[in-house]
Amino acid sequence: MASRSYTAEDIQVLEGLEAVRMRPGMYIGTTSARGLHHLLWEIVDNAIDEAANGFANEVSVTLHKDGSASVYDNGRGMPVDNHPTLGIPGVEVIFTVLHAGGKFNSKNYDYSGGLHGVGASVVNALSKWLTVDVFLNWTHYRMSFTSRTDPRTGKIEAGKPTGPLETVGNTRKKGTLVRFLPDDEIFEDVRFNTETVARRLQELAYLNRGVQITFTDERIPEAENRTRVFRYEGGIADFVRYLNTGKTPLREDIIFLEGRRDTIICQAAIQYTDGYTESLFSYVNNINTPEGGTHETGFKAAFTKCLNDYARRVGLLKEKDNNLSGEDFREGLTCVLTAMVKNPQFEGQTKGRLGNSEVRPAVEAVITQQMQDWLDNLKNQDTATAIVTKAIRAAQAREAARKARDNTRKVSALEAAPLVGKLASCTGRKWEDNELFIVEGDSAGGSAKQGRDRRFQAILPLRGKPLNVEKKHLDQVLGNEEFRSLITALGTGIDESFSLDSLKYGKVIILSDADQDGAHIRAILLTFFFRYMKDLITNGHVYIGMPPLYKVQKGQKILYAYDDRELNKATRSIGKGYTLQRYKGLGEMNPEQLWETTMDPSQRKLMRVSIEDAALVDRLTTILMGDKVEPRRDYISEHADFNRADDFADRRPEQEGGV
Ligand code: 2B7
Repeated sequence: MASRSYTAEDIQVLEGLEAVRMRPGMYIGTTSARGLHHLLWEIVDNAIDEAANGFANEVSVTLHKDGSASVYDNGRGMPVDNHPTLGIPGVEVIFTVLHAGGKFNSKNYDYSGGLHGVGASVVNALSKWLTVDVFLNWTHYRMSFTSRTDPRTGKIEAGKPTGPLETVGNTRKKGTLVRFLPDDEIFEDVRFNTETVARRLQELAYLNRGVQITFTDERIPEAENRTRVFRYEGGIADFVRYLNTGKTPLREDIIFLEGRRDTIICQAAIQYTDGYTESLFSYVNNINTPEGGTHETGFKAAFTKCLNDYARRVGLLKEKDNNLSGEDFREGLTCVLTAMVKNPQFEGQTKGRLGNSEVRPAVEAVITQQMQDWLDNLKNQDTATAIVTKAIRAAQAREAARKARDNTRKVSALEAAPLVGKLASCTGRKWEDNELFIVEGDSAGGSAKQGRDRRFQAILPLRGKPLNVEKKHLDQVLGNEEFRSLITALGTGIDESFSLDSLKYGKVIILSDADQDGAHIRAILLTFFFRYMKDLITNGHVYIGMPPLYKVQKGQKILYAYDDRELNKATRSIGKGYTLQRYKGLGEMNPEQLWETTMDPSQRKLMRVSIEDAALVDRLTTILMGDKVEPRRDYISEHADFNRADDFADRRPEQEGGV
């Protein structure tokens, strides 16, 4: 390249990137692990945009041993010719001008994910070094940049080219390769997480049908498989099939709807299961919108109307019948909905809701037209009938549930109703300090009642296995005595009428045996909370108590062990001549032992239950609770280790105990 002099504009450019190093949070939100991964997503988004707009079909992401990450796409290659007004190569503009993406973006792409392609220069500014290789016109070009902050003078250099754009040689390749090393002086932790990266790339592969995304983590030894290839010819239809792993589909076929109104492109993939929950996952420009928004509203309106019209047309709904509600039609539905939108506006607490008002009518029009076509097709009549029949049953169940719920609410209004007869309540008046132990079995329940500190600990014994709510309607759940007692004891109401305001306990602690049966009971209770009282989990009120597995005793000295590793330690420290007891159940412990090992806040181990990823939990709940045995067995054998206590870390004294 010809040498050239820096202009005033260039200097401004450099000042721009310095600002990014001075206030990284303003540009990427945070310098935690999240922010670190954000760097990678910015570059990956650019590669995916190139593919989504039809110019590339391969993207590869590599995590290198030196801590750097690289991304390649086989698209057109970033422009290398000089920018008309700035007079420097396109690639240099992209990596050194803040918000350059915006200028490039509107003319190069219709749609773009991420921060609308403005991120490449931000990534450059926050990396120790970055190189870009462009393969274009049979020529291999390269440009490199570095950044540093002088610790002595505080002088900042951000995203400075190490030299002009070079021509490396000839090539038969096409596309762009970007490699960068996140700056460890900016980020708290500069290690990328293998699973975080893999999960997002898999999601992107589902959302971008046919694009092959290869992920290699070179930090993993070569002998282990460190490369994963994601490619889904069915796109979001394959995604729905994946989400339904372990569920029983009502019908095998997946309804796939796709179309465009003005500049808005939308897709939906739908499959019904024989379950009763609604799983709708929506995306805008490849970004998840867990809080919904105008695209979801448009979809729901169209879907409900089409199905009601159809039900009347074929006589499944009679003139005198009311229309079925949207919720009735969404019972057992698994759906992935995507929209591509120019200038999306994300709103809400976590920017997880689409606000653009023009999207609602556009999505509504596409779904209406596509859904009508689908319903008119002769080969879909059986599935359509099954859907409407299921919704009619859902409407009946909903009516029954409403009645049952009103009853439960009436009951909970009366403090000491007979339903809570089994509950041994506590005397404390501060709800935050109070704890409700849900205890497996009457005999353990008895021990817990005697062993507890009645000032703040309440006990609710469960008789036998509770109803598996995964396969039940709300009215059946409410008809179950165990669950009614639980709902009444908590004081919160359930489902639509759930409210944390009236919660009577700060901690809800599940106490079940450390065996398969206990695990099953625990899973049923967690499913119940997940499906009907999700806020109880998200607000951190649900815990799992952990009874010890072993008692090691020598004379007066007693040690408890919560897993095999601890058992080893205990037997070694206590010396020869001990007796070992393996607890098969909570019922084998006397009240004092149960208090000491499992209930005393200064001794016990508790695990707080959290929901990290709604989609993952939803899928796991189904795998663990649904009626297909195979995926459940696979999952349990891959992940479960019933003899491990690592996760049960809460050993802080939370309260003054003492009986
Ligand atoms: C919004 C900016 C960043 N860009 C282009 C063209 C192709 C292209 C890119 C890219 C990530 C890692 C490898 C357009 C768009 C800049 O303008 S960015 N490919 N790939 C990428 O960043 N991958 C482009 C028009 C004509 N020719 C090329």
